[in-house]
Amino acid sequence: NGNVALITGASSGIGAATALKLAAAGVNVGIAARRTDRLEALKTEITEKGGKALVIAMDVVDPASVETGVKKLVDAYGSIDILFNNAGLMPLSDVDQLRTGEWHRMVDVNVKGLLNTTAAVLPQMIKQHSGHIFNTSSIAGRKVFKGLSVYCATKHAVTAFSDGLRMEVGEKHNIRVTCIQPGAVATELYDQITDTGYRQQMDDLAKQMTFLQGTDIAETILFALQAPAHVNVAELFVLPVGQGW
Ligand code: NJP
Repeated sequence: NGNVALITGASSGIGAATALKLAAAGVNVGIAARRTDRLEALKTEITEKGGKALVIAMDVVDPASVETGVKKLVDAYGSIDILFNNAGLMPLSDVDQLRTGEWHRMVDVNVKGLLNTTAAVLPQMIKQHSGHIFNTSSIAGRKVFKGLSVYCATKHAVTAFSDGLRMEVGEKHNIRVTCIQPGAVATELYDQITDTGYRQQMDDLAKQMTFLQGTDIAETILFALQAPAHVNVAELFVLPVGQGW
């Protein structure tokens, strides 16, 4: 595959770590998110290390914002070879709390946002007759956890969509699809948990094991990318030692 990537949710956590890792491997990275101040700082870090990055202000929920960002990347670098659908959020609560605003936000970002970016990038990959799409699902896209009903529903959707997409664009358009299913990764994702009980549970979990770092996930992405062209690493299911499931 070629060397231009669009990474959503690049302003922190797994996305930022992957941008750094791919840029160090010679990939020109389009770093997309809403917090452009974070993206500018990341771009500076990448540039100082000799890599190339383009800051893309993008709200994945807004199809127009996504299309503008994709066009900006193609205009700058001429192709999109890798799409990392990584933007997501995970506020925890039990369903009977009826935090419907959070439910809709998760569906909008974790599912519809991923569909928006896929729709915007696919025509370019089809034109190139090559590409590699990475979708961030979760261990929560394989099983269901208490407090995470809606999040699990969104991540199961990502797993299902990844499997279908792989079947539909793999052979026909020479596009590889990798579904990433991390366990606990130390990122800002947990900062959005407002429910004090679940927040405490997460803090307790962090005391029981060493969480993964974003860079651990980035390493596995590089592994899948560098596999021979006929190899599609379909899933990357990566857990911290000690996390059962
Ligand atoms: O979290 P965090 P992670 N439009 O909070 C962006 C999954 N995962 O790296 O827009 C565009 O550091 C937000 O950017 P900004 C998880 O579900 C994680 O852990 O500037 N971007 C930020 O860059 C998610 O899918 C764990 O606020 C939007 C990024 O999303 C992915 O990993 C375990 C956006 C979130 O970065 C990355 O999360 C697991 C929007 N509307 C799966 N809304 C884990 N950490 O343990 C948010 O199984 N973003």
